[in-house]
Amino acid sequence: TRDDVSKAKPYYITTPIFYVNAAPHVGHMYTMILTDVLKRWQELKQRKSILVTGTDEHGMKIQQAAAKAGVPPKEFCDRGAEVFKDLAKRIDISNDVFIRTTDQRHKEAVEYTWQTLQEKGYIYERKHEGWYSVSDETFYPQPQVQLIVDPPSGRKIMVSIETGKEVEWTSERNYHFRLSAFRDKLLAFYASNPSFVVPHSRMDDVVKQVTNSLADLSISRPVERLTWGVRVPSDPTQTIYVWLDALLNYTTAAGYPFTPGSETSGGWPADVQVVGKDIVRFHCIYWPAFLMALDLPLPKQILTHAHWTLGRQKMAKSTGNTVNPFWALDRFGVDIMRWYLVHEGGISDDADYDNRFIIEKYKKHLQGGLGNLTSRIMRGKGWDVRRAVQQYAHEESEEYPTVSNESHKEGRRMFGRIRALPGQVDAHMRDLHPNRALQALSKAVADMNGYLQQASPWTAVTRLQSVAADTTGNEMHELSKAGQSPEDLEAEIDRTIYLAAETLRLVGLMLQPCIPASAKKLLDMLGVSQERRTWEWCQVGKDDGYGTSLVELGRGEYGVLFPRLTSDF
Ligand code: ME8
Repeated sequence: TRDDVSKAKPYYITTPIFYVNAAPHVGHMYTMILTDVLKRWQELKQRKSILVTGTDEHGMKIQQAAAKAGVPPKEFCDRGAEVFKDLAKRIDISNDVFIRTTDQRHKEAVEYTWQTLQEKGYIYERKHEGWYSVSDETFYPQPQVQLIVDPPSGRKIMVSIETGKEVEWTSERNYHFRLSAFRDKLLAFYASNPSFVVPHSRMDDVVKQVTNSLADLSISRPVERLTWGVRVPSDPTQTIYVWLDALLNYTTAAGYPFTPGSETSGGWPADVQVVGKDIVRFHCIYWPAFLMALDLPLPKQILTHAHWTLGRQKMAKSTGNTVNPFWALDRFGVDIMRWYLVHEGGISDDADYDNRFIIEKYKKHLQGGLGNLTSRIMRGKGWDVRRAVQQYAHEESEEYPTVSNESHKEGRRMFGRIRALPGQVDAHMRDLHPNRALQALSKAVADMNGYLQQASPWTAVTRLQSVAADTTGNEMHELSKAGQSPEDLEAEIDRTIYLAAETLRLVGLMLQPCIPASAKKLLDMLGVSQERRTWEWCQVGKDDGYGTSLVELGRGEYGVLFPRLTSDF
């Protein structure tokens, strides 16, 4: 059945492969983290998943950068790739593959692909003239370039209107891919897969572009100009265009050319491919067309996210307007950066990066929100979380356990909200909006803190204590005049604590994909057993066994969940 097949095929998710010509910045880190959170969400659901990241090492841009650095290109790439590998490790990216386009296996897959495309008649040779941007590694048609005066040099230069990058006129013979032949097929595909590109606004742009014009694509350069790349198998005077080479990394990493009978075991087709909005055309137009030409299945979805800006300018290595991710990690730590970038990062709209925002959001949502709720519940005096859980956790209990008292209306409402939370968060994740998923979790925590303030279990605790301490019987009398017994008060405290504890448990479970270390700490503190940390336990009342901390609360790293930042500015 279809279900069996989809179970057999691992979930497959990719990041772009990054150019090694400059050091990674916060933008690259963002893409990696977003991808990792989506992958770990699948793992929370116990689905076998594969994450691929890596480096894009061929092409004019790298060739020129290596020459400028005076280093042989391969050595230059080895160094660059190492830095991206280090970053992936440092931020706890659970990549199963780190692919480099200079890997032998990949180069062979590119040659094989070229031959296949040629045999199928999709490649032809002709003279090509046009404007090429080395920085963007792409040709631009005449209407997409303009003459400007370069402010620093006063020189008149031609630039791409879209990216502002300099272009140069080139006239040469090279090979072309019959992209135009795929226009109708692409449009039909988009029409029947309206969420192929996320978000919708970019899907619309893609459809518009393909509708307007789709020219054949130059896919090789003469070796006199470009040596650093894979040679055209049938013609050693030409080097394969870097974007064709680069896009194929996704299928190489999944085992292409596939062994007949096990086409899907490496994960292809991809479930989600995550890219920045700067490379939409390559991933949403060229890539599906190449795959169609190869008779390979298309990725299910392309998540195109917005950019981080710095002072409202795009963070980009070509302009040097960047934040070094290693510095940010040294300063704030891995989990804060993972959480902040996903919580605040843009899918549709750009987000501005600022240390002050990181501090502000951390204080508000993690320290003041989740951290505060955790210590209120786990270190509060006068109740026993374990007892409350034992009392009220029942898988089948659909309703918040009520008494006649009016004040429990709000409790019932909170209970309903917490019960709906996993479904809401999951829906955001399925829509590929992890930012909204995290924001929903923050909101639930904030609301629970608000509710706790109002329900004020500590008041009931004080009340109980004074009843117990009062030998005159007056307190007891007052209590029964209000129609209550000490047992009622106790039950009320337990109900509130149970509600808060369930919030913490569910939020902790669902934060595991984003902040694995802090979520583990929280679940340890709550006493959630190792085997009960998967998606099937993300249901109110499902786990009746937690509540006794697995660690010594208040000691060492379990002092507080989210400690004070060492500096506040
Ligand atoms: O384009 N904000 O590599 P690249 C958010 N090698 N994300 C950003 C960003 C920003 N300011 N700047 C960069 C390439 N990114 C090609 C890809 S794939 C077959 C080949 C992220 O090193 C974002 O994901 O220029 C963007 O698409 C990617 O880095 C570009 O990285």
